[in-house]
Amino acid sequence: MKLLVTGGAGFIGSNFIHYILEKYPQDKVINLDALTYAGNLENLKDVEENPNYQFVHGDIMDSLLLDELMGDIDVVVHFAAESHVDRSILDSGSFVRTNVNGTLNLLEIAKNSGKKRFHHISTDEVFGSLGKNDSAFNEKTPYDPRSPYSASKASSDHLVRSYYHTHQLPITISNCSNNYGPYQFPEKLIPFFITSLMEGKKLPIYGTGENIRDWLHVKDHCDAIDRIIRHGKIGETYCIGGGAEKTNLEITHKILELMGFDEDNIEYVPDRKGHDKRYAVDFTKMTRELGWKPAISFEDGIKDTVEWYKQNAQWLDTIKSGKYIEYGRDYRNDKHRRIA
Ligand code: NAD
Ligand code: TDX
Repeated sequence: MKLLVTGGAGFIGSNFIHYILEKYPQDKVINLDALTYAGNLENLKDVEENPNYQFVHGDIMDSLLLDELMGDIDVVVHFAAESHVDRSILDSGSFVRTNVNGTLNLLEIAKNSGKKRFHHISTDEVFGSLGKNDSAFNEKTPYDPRSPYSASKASSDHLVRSYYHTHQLPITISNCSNNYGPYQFPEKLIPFFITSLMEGKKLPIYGTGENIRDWLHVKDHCDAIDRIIRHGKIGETYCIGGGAEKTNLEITHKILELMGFDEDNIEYVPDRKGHDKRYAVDFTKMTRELGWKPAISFEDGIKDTVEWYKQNAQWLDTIKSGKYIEYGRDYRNDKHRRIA
């Protein structure tokens, strides 16, 4: 299989590229990434010389480049996005540009290049916010996005589905819950709190810390995506979840415990605007149709994740010092390889 992965220098995309190259040594992967602040080629340093892997620096808004890359691709796996809710509250424009217009552009080129198989990576946040006793989100839950981030992802989901119905583009969509694991940019809750403790800083909990998220190890997410692109039913949506609902306070206490710190390191700060109360995902369809369920328990996954950040202080240092941006710049200048 030849895959075009967009946003492969980010957290989930880079884990997915590692997953594919390890599991399918014959598969070929092209990673198209614009290297925004969230794109980090350090995540892929160990596969850089793999002949089946190729990095292309570029934007999903660049139609000419996409046209060139799409050639003999078997499947597009679309991760590229602006992904941080807090940033979408401060500046929504880039979220619409990449998540909505960028996805539309990609769909258009996939359609014009012989209707490529297209898998769209989305989020559970498009379904809105649950009350304590509400049933978990599933494939039939109506859309109710409440942040500029989730509104832009919801728009992209609708566009992807519209290309299936209108143009018969062979699409699938997955809506996944909160991921954690290696290579996550330290602005998201888990890596932010782990790395803050490593730097002797306090942990800012928004509001009361009672908001709930459903946590999934990124490797389990990669497994789920792999099953969908190989065996998923065209035109269908799949909900992916971790079966591990935790309050932010529970997560914080677990990290404090694993790292040997006490509660004095917590600092309560004003709440996020429009802060969604609870997410939870019913992944029955994934299990029934594709035999998938999370393999990594939260207990094991969080322990390994804390250990990974401790063992990879140098990776963290390239981010904190801004060196990872220089590395991307070098790559653009010296190693940038375009497809002939
Ligand atoms: P991330 O922010 O770590 O990575 C995003 C990547 O996309 C970066 O490498 C960035 O450089 C690239 N990118 C941004 N704009 C681009 C553009 N215009 N053209 C090309 N590349 C561009 O994000 P992530 O956490 O890895 O999330 C990946 C996908 O999964 C997103 O679509 C996100 O909505 C979705 N998702 C994330 C989670 C989560 O918990 N992180 C959960 C469910 C779904
Ligand atoms: O400093 C913090 N303090 C805090 O209390 C941060 C960064 C977060 N939080 C809270 C807000 C949320 O309730 O922790 C929870 C998780 O926050 P984020 O890591 O920002 O994730 P979330 O807003 O839930 O969105 C994530 O999951 C779904 C990803 O960023 C999205 O890309 C994905 O679609």
